[in-house]
Amino acid sequence: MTARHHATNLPACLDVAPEVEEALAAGRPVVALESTIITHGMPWPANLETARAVEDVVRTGGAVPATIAVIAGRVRVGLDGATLEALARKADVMKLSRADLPFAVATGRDGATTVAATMICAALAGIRVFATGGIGGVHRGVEETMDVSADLEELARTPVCVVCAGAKAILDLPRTLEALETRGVPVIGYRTDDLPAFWSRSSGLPAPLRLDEAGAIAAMIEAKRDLGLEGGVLVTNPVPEEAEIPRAEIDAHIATALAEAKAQRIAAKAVTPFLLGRLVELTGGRSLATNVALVKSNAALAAGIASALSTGG
Ligand code: PSU
Repeated sequence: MTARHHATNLPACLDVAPEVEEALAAGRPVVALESTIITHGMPWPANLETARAVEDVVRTGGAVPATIAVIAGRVRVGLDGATLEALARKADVMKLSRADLPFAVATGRDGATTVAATMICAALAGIRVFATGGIGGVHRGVEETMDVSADLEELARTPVCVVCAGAKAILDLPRTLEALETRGVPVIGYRTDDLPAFWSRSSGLPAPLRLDEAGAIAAMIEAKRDLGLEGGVLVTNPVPEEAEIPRAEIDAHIATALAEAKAQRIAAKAVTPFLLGRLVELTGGRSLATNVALVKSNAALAAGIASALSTGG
């Protein structure tokens, strides 16, 4: 099926930016980018600067960036500069996962897409590769809260390759890895045998699979499709060494932030944004610099994978 043919079957609420649509129709590489990282993951103005810089990294890597968000009930795949800036400045944007996406569309709301919702929208538009910072996963204390990110379920069902720096280390990483395995999601360590832990290059857990080249990852994505296996592929790319925060150091701050979240009864969707925000404060801004560096690095790898897919690996 060509992208053009695909485009004619798009849902009425989907607006694909002309540049993105042209690239897809011509079989040129496109990388999807999410928007929750902009609205709930980073403070103003670093959020806008990062969103722009990440788009530039994708372009430098030879692909077209498609930042995804819901604006006034329209699912926008590819945002112009003014819309991106307005979104980054806005305080009351919904955080949309699978469950909230149809609500935001039907009620004409503005919403930022999480990994789960971005995967859904990317797949609808025909985009196969998506770069983010870190996926959501099984939260610590899951025995009490049942808090498991919808990102994991989405990886099991929607055929998009997600490039991240691991699951965020605020989570229960062994359980997150188990949950991915149970759901049949391939987890690839890029040039590493260790599962990365977002701010740190290693979680101390082994990465289930390892591939060292973008072309090899593209070949695996194709093989998965040929086999008729539903769901995505998770690529975990360790944060660049110079931007890493050692595990022992970040772990101490995570413990502090988690205790505060518990004391303040922060729950559900608010947990991750609260913890990320507190870590920026507790590390004197260092965790933000690390976050920015790892997203850029993931965007570059995603552009490489998308390019390899478009040229047949
Ligand atoms: N990566 C980042 N910062 C973020 C996120 C990813 O560097 O804020 C977002 C993604 O949108 C991801 C979400 O889906 O965090 C996870 O939220 P939760 O734990 O509530 O599922």
